[in-house]
Amino acid sequence: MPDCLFCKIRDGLIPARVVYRDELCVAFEDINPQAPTHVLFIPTKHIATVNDITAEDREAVGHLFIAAAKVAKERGHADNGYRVVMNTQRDAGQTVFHIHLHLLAGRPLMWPPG
Ligand code: D5M
Repeated sequence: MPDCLFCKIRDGLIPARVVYRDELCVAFEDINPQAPTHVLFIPTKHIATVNDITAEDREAVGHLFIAAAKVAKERGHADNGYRVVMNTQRDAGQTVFHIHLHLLAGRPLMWPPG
């Protein structure tokens, strides 16, 4: 297992503002928020990139969307809308190599992204 920032947050070794946790995922506030709501959802299991997702990760990865929708609804974003996105590798700007679903909401979000 590589030295992984998000595994350390999962394990409580590095502080984070955890907003949701269950057996399959942990969600915490992004340290550099790009919108009024910016929460990261990580699987409990270390998976480096979307390229590394296997069939056995189906439930864990699908569960990230369920957890993100739950938090989005709780924060009142269900009707106005929100974005969930997972950056993969260099050109998409992935900087932390433990997959994470960004939940962005609370302002109009431009498309296409930069
Ligand atoms: O997104 C990586 C995201 O991780 C980026 O939005 C900043 C966030 N980040 C980095 N370090 C921390 C800590 N310590 N707590 C919370 N959030 C953090 P990417 O898609 O890889 O560019």
